Amino acid sequence: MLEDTSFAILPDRDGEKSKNRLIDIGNLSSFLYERNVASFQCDRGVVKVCFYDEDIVRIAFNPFGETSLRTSPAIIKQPHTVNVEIKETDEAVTLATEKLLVMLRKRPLRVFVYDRTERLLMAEEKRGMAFTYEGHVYCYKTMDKADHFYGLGEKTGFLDKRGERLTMWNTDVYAPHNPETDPLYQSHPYFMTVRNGYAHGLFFDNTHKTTFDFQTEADEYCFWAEGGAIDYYVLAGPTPKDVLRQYTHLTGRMPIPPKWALGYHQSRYSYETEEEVRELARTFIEKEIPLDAVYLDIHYMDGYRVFTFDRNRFPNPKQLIEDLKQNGIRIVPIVDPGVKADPEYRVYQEGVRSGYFCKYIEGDIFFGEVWPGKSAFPDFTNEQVRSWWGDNHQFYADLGIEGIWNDMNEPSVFNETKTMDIAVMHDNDGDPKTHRELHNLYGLMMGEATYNGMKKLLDGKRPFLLTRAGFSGIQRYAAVWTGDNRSFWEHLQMSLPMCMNLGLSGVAFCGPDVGGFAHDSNGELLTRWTQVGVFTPYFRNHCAIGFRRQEPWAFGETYERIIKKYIEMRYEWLPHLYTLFAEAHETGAPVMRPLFFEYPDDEDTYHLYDEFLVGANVLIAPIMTPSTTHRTVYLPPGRWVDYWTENILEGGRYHLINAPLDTLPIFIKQGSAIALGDVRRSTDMPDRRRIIHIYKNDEGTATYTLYDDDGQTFAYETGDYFRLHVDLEYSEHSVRIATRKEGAYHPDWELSFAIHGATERTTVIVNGEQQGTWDEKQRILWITDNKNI
Ligand code: MIG
Repeated sequence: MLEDTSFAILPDRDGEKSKNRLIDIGNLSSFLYERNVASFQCDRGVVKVCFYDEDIVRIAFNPFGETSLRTSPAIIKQPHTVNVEIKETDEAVTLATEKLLVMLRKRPLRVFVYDRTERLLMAEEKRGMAFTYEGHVYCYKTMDKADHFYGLGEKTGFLDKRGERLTMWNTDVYAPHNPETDPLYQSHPYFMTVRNGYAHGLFFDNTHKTTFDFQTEADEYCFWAEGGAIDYYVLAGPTPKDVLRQYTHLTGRMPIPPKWALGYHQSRYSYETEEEVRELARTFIEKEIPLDAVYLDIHYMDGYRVFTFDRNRFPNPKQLIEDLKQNGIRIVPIVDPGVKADPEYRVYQEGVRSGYFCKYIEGDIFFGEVWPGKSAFPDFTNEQVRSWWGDNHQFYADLGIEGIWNDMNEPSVFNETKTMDIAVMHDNDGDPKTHRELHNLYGLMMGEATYNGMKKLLDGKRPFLLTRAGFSGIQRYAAVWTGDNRSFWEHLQMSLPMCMNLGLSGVAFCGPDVGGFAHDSNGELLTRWTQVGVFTPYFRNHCAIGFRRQEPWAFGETYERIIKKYIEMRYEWLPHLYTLFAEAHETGAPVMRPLFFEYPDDEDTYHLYDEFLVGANVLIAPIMTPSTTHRTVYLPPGRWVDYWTENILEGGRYHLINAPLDTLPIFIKQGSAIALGDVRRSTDMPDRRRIIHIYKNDEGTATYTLYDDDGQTFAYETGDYFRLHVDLEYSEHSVRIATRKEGAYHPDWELSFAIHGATERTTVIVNGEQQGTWDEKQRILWITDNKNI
């Protein structure tokens, strides 16, 4: 039909071809350095270079207009004033700080970044910055044979992303998460390169759909966006830890979570009535299985209206919440962004009257189908909307709720594109932009609204927020769970690299649905998954509607006994985990770490996805296949103690390990220490003991730092915390322990030391005084009387 109209002779029938032609940035002609910013005039626009710190440099180029130095909300830091040394030759301009050197080759403009030992971090040997007239922007870099790539947030597949092409576009994927399933719910346009033992990072601050291509070319990688500008930060490293510190300096770190958020959590889509929730809690209490939180999925609401309870199903939510809290169990309700289009519903009325919902440029509200039916979506890019949404949480806070679960915030909409129309405009605090540009920010901004709202309402208590969608920086507000996985062994396997890469992307507080969300779980899978869950930062069992129940007792006594033992172990290990959460809060280092994070010189660790470290010195090598009682474990250089047998294993090689169903293989680096506590029914129960377990070495020194605070307020931010630095000095027959306290907080618990790998004749000197009681049965040397600490 179209062929009969003038469409047949439309002017640019092969327009696609010319639109997609890649245009190079061209030559550099002149430059100017003013107020910390170097501006380079090139044939096709201006490149700006700005140091944020000695070891962080930002490089920006907008081929379609002025190169602006505004940032997305991912970035929360302003540049420091840094001393920059500038040199120009015929061929190039160089800008150098104490830690970085950026060289801009002039004809054509190509960017090279070195550290101050002249180690090349990034090069543009062939292509560099480019764009198409369709509005896409590209940046190519040389890919070294030795490069390995990590980070990129929540992705399927193995640990190292070399050979992959990955896209950032927050997407609700219920279909099974296969190796080719990309993208998922989160966007982290950031990665770390590890090459020959050194690490550096790159953050592409572009909120459009972006793609990272480590696949198409053999010797170049590329990152590109469907709009906006090239705008990226180079993080100098040189260790993976440094890269995380630099990245989270820019995008922020997680506040220390409330302790209850680190306990065991039980969820299901859905525990549908008050009676069912009470029954569930009762069963945990009767069976003495520790529990800190129960989740209320969408059935608790009145017709899926957020900020309501269905009074038929939940006649007295306040009483329910109070009764559970008496037993140390908290309720976490789900809150989706979609607001039911119901003219008699207060939240909808307020949103419409105040113009708070996302609209088309012509002024019509965008409606989409979600659980409540036709719904409108708050425009979280507007500060007023964020504070309105935050204030609405008064409803939950008044009921005694301290934790919120944000779902469907990609945003997910039941339609072809799975999301909002990309033509919708967001207010963006007075700088309107389309959903096409800001889609990836929706979850982050909802997280900001929710977290800040709850923080205001909780009167000094720490809120807990769990989110599905997010963008770089989400760690400032929320823990992330990895969405709708399935009860497959393959998904247990996949969860390790996924969570490790999330951790490397600044999201220290993350975890998958333990047991698997969709599909039917089984006793063996749930047991093995719970074992891993003990050591993933976030620990929640969740299961979808219509599938087999998967509470700890669902598959019979044999499994229940083991599952209970491991949930108890989580509580025993909380002091050590809490210390690691405090470290993540301070430095950005993840709690759950790939081995290369601590052993970047050991190339054997670069691909290891099926084992991980908890902090620096605890190695977990789970069983992740059915009917399996053995596996090989790679132990990095050094000596390692088998947590169960106390056998000592030589590192730098593979071992065959025996692990029957009740055994999760755990190894402790010899010479290091861990702090454990008592098993408690919930983190709300009295906390009376700390034992610092020291795995004795025959020589050398080590330090352990134990962190603690009240676990529920922000007093730690103003000095009300406890930190015990424990310096250890070993010889064949002795251990010297020297302690130093820091902070104003005085914990209630009593401290002991347990020395493993000692003998009856080992002397222990604690702060100059000889101490210790030999326990022949456990073969542990105990130091329990700690008056001089
Ligand atoms: O499309 O609220 O990922 O955890 O149980 C389903 C129901 C919507 C998806 C979440 C899942 C949750 C479910 N939600």
